[in-house]
Amino acid sequence: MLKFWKRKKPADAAPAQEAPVETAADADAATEAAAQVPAPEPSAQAEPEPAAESAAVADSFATAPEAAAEPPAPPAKRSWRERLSGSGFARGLSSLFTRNPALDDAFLDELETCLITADVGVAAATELIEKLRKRVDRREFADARALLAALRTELVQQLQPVEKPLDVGGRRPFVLLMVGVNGVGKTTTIGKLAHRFRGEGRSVLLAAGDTFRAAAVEQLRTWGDRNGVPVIAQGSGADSASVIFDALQTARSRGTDVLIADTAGRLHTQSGLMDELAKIRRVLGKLDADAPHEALLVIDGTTGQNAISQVRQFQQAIGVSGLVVTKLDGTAKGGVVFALAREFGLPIRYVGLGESAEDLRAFDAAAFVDGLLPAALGNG
Ligand SMILES: Nc1nc2c(ncn2[C@@H]2O[C@H](COP(=O)(O)OP(=O)(O)OP(=O)(O)O)[C@@H](O)[C@H]2O)c(=O)[nH]1
Ligand SMILES: [Mg+2]
Repeated sequence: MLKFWKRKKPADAAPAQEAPVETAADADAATEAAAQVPAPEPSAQAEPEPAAESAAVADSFATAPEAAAEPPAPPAKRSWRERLSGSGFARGLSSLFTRNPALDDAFLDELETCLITADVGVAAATELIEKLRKRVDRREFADARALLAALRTELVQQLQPVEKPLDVGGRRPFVLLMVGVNGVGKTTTIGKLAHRFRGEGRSVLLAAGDTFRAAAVEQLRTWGDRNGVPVIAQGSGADSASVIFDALQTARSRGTDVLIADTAGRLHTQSGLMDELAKIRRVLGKLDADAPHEALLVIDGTTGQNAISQVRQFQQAIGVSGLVVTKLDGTAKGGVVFALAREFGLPIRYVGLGESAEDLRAFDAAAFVDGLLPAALGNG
């Protein structure tokens, strides 16, 4: 990962020669592949006293992933490009550029339509195209390839401000609360995060705060078992805030590094459920005024512009500190990431590129844009 940061070009460097970005995913993959999932902690039955917090916070782990920066073997995970190439965004633009078109108004209009269709948002797409149009008028681009390079640079620049990786090393336990509408991938993302944090050598505890359905607890337990991570749960119908409160007490008494709390999917129209989120925050605050340290809103990348109103509503209900955009593999359009970045500027912590434990990536603007829009597109 570190290697990649060093190789990244400055924001306004000449766009003609793009740095390869697979190294980010590769180093990431190697780090994860090298990590072993340790044995499970003992089961989560105890009724602990809230323990005094150790002043020596999880420092020993903070540098662990960076230390393994030398990729020893071929990556186990598929690259961003491989995962994103099926998206509507990539397909539309690829057919546009491989024709090696003339740089005229018709082409720019087509490009604009393509961006809008991919959910970039009308305002953002128009602004992007107008910038490019001015440069076309000034004859800055020799051909479509040069324009593609400029577009890539522009897109990376739009996303760079929201590329802010989540650091869970500063607090113990670091409390992560997952929220979002139904079916966006909250529980799956928790499973992936548990896998990631275990791979970094951290101890993890999960809280089954989705008390709506018995199946939700089982789903979380399955992810817990897979990663050797204990799950704190009560019977279905229990009070979500009380489950998460108990879990935080347990995490504190055990000195657990990261507590991740699941919650039920909810819509903004369900005011009772939205209020429940505020209650969770309030109750956690009794044990730790800063908890949750991260309220992660999960957005389904295939949702389109509706994602914008979801962010607004959850912002209001609980205050969101970061986003995870899932399902960007396969049929997702991908453009919603740009719309979100532009509208809110909230950190995009992770993206989901598939259903398995390894398919969560720390958000990386350059790798993401390269996946959507490979530089090689302009070669045809
Ligand atoms: N392709 C793909 N599928 C995903 C991704 N993330 C989650 N899914 C799938 O989306 C579906 C819903 O995931 P869940 O994790 O159950 O979603 P949830 O938000 O917890 O759902 P509720 O608890 O019902 O609100 C499952 O079939 C997941 O496998 C992703 O990044 N890519
Ligand atoms: Mg769920």
